[in-house]
Amino acid sequence: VSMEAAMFEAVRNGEFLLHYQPIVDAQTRQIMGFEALMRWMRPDIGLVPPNQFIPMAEDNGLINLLGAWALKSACVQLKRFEEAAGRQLYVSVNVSPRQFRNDQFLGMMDEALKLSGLEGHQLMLEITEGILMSDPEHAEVLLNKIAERGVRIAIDDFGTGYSSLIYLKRFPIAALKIDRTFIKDLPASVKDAAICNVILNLAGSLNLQTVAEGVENEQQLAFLSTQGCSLIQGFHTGYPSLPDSLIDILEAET
Ligand code: G
Ligand code: G
Ligand code: MN
Ligand code: NA
Repeated sequence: VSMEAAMFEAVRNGEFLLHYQPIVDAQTRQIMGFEALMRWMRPDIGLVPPNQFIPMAEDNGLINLLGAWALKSACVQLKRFEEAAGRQLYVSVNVSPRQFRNDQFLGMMDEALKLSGLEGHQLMLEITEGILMSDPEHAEVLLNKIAERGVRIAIDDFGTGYSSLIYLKRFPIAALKIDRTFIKDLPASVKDAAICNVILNLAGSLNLQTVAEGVENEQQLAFLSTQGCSLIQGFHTGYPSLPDSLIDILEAET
């Protein structure tokens, strides 16, 4: 069978799942939230990473169904994380271009909030620069409606797309996620250090949160934390994991 046929079958069979990667405060290192990351558990094959099936789901339209499932599951799961932690957390969910263009997206998001009981600000949506620049008129209308609910918008892979600053002025953006290509050679790389500093200063001036992606060691964390980065995500502070192991970690906090 083709991968496409297998994918439709897989939705029916419940073969998709979400891993959650901790996002921690750069100063205190306390878990503040999680990014939901989709995986496909194929019988006889094993775990398939998203870069091997998201592009296809984007092409065949299945991303709308998968994305709706992911958003609702992630919101409901966050409630369980909060119960374990005994405090408020947030969840960050990736939204693909085709989902963003779908006219049922907003209604679906409202359902996810209602179903889970999350407050708007506890949900963050990760979109890429390309989504904003390909149809700015649509983006403006939709983002304003999303922002009315208190839901926060993060620019994913910041600095790797169109790198236009226009959208920071035009749209209600809450956070920048610094792409890991700028993080991986920190702090030794003078260029990467300069780029990170510019992003962090820009974000500070515009009152945007910053999330550094792909932080893999203490030196990177120390640099970012000193330079004012608010949140850290990466293997150094937590791998993408199944909910049960994260519940154990949250329950063990005091
Ligand atoms: O988890 P991993 O690093 O393999 O993810 C690779 C990419 O797949 C991420 O950059 C992310 O943008 C994308 N991705 C992961 N989960 C989802 C999802 O639920 N929806 C969409 N649209 N993209 C996702
Ligand atoms: O595209 P997006 O930035 O949403 O995806 C995040 C991806 O980065 C996930 O697939 C996740 O598995 C991966 N990732 C998360 N932390 C690290 C890290 O510290 N190092 C590397 N190499 N990849 C990471
Ligand atoms: Mn992301
Ligand atoms: Na990213």
